[in-house]
Amino acid sequence: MTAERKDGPARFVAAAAQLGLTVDLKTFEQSTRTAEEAAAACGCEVGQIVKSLVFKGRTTGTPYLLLVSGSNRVDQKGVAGQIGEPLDRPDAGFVRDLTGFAIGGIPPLGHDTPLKTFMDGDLHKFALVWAAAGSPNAVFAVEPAALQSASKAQTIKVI
Ligand code: 5CA
Repeated sequence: MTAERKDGPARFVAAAAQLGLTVDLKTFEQSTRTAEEAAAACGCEVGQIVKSLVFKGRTTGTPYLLLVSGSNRVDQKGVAGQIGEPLDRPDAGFVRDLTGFAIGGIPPLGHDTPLKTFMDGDLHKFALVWAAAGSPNAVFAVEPAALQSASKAQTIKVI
């Protein structure tokens, strides 16, 4: 287990720039740790919040990142069928070591280890969505198409 790293937002902004995405960071006094808290802070719908959820393939051990609309609950079996193997949820320590960020602040791209990424098609219903920016009180707004392009995500149905 690695020690907590304090520079999450700065690391994320730099990593996003490397991937061609300019991030306009919004930092709040209040928590944006959950989708509901983030929506309250941003003044947007919960569905506009991007949850960045790490899963692990049971057969191959491959980690996958799912970018999910804040109002959707992942149908794990349905998603497994689309990805091609059953999925497990890894623990918080595994996720932090893999991505470089702690749960509640995991950004949708710019991780220590590049992750095979899938994006909830429902996020495309919005002109703008908001995602975590490397800490549990930092977010950024992005057009869904720009998010998909920078994260090289494949769009899937998650519910
Ligand atoms: N900052 C907000 C969105 S801007 C955010 O990061 N939301 S999130 O949904 O992506 O992150 C919280 C999610 O982490 C929860 O939905 C939950 O599915 C997951 N989670 C919480 N605790 C654990 C844990 N111990 N292990 C694995 N996943 C967890």
